[in-house]
Amino acid sequence: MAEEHLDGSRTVRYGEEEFERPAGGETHQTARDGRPPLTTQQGVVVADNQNTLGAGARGPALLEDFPFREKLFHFDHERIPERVVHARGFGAHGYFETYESLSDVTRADLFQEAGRRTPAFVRFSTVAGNKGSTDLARDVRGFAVKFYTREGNWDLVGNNIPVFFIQDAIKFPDIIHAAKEAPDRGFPQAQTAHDNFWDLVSLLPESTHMLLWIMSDRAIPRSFRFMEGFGVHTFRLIDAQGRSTFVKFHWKPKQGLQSVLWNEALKISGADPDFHRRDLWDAITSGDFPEWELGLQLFDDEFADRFAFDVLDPTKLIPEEEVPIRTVGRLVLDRVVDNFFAETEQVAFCTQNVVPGIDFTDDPLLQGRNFSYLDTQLKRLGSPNFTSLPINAPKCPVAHFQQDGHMAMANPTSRANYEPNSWGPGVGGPREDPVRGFHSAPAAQVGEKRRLRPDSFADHYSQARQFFISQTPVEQRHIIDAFVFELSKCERDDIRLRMLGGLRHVHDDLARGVADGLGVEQLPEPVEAARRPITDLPPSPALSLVANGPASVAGRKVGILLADGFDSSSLQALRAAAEEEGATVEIIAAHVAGATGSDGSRVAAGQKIDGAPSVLYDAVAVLASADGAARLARLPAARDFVSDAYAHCKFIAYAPETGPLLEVAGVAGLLDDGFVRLDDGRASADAFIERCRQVRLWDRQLAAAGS
Ligand code: HDD
Repeated sequence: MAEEHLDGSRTVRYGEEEFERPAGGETHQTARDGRPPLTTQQGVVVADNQNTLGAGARGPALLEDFPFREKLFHFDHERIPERVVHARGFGAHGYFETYESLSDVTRADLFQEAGRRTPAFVRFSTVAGNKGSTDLARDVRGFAVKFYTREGNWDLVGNNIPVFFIQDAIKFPDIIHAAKEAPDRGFPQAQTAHDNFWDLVSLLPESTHMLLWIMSDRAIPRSFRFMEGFGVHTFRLIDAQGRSTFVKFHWKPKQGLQSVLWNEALKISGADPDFHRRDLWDAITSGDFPEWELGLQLFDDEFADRFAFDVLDPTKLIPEEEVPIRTVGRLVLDRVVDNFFAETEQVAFCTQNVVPGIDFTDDPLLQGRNFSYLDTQLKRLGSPNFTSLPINAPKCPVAHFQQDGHMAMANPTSRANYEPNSWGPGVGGPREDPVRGFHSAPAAQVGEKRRLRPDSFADHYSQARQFFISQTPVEQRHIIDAFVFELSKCERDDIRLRMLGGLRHVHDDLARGVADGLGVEQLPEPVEAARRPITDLPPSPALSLVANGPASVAGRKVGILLADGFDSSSLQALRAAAEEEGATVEIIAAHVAGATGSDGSRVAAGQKIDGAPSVLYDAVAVLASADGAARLARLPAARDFVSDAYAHCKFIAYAPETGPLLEVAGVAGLLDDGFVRLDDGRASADAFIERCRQVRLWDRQLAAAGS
């Protein structure tokens, strides 16, 4: 039944329902309340999305119910295999901007001209945990960047740690199996604190350097925005004349470096398992775009020959003090994804994706990776046509003779599908171009076909030692504590002792400290070492997080706990001081409805105290009247808020009336330089924010540890 209007539109009735169909009458333009109609995948408008087709109201379901069967069929197939490693990730779009032409060292198009912007997509990840695990696992973070250059896609598939566990890709399945859940019980999830992991690494001395890094605070970053990234391997840059220069890639966050404490990581995992992804999402959607600068360590054969380690060994880094970093551009992340699955999940990085001007070296780990990534994408994305998915497709012309396969989307439309051919332009398809095309750097190769680990890879401890001595005392303490925590979770004594035997080659303080933490009185003999470690490598200050921390509170989050009667002008002053510095403020109260200030105005809360422990903030403040503070003091979550902030070395601003809360939190008698009393309006708010620039009062932790 239809009623036609003067403008050609119609009101259509099906049973009780009425639909407006615009002039022209296309069903898909038909809308109820201005919304498009719900359809099946075949475009048929669905009449009822609430009830299956049955024989009578209480009768059996009918097989002919195609909208129902199609809906369930598609739902049943929604999941694709998660990544075998780096399953949990979070991506964002942005661009890379070159500062100056690098034509002196590479012909790669993205580096040819100052100011050139190349679109980029970045996916950060944890390695071991499954897709649904927590962001704050102690783990390496993936830092994978896809550059959509004008001459093809370049994937720099790096981590936030500049070295790796193993030297040869043949050990990758072993290290990953040992790190992930045990196959019999399916746990532990997203952690290395278990026998299998420590059993393997204590038998693999080449992992020692990496172990120092993952037991350091690098493995528990405050967020993706505050961590470095590294290409890890030595690569090559090739200039227009075909000359090659070795290169190591570094990403330096403009936001500065910052990590959390292990006890915080444990608590954040409970309070907000999405802490890192939420942080990135919030920063980008609020217009605070994170940036990293790309740095290159460039060196030649002469340096490679005299360097104390093999530049092809991925368990070694080159200290920045030995080969300074040349900063060549910036990466800005300015757009979140529109659809997590389409972009973050379906993005496929492959180390073999290089462009003219960038080439591989013979690093055996890199060579193995070049096989693995393409292989895994086929399993995960189901078809060799994953390169046509919008997130993976190059943004430059693509022309080849590859065809067909599952889900072929870019199909040839002309006759010739082979080359060479004698068909003319247009029909005959593309041709190779020896000038613009990719050339591998020529290299003379001789050698026996054998399975050998080079002698130049045999030193497994010297750089681990260098890393340890480059840390500040508080960072060394954290490394020791992390070893103690993880090894204490091992059930087998012999594994702990073997690990201690390895650590004896690194540093006495480390081995002794870990032994003390484990309650081992007699240190075991050092394990057998292929080579004596070099003990006079100098510290490399660039390796410390604390020494390279932020100089500002910009990009950080201050949590302000309010109770009724708080001084409204103090809140205004605090908020202004924080926001002028580029920090964000979140209000926390006993109820999300918020609290009423001294001027009678109500301030809504972003969080109820039970859901907002202080681990979610970089610094905290408590504002309340005496009555309000007494009420807060009765809430266990409010007590923890303050006592945790103190234990985690955070700066704490407090109104003079909040004494009762400080008292029950156990900190009233411990007021140190980390506390700022808010009794002087804007001046005390400014003093608080100024102190927060240090992010943590590490002396508090050292004092507590009696160091
Ligand atoms: Fe890998 C994923 C980084 C060694 C095999 N790897 C993957 C990702 C990152 C890295 C960041 C996630 C990419 C994404 O977000 O989709 N992997 C590294 C680094 C390594 C490294 C920095 C050492 C320097 N990886 C490595 C080895 C192998 C692999 C030695 C195998 C021989 N990696 C893979 C993989 C993954 C992967 C199985 C799983 C999912 C994927 O590739 O797309 O191919």
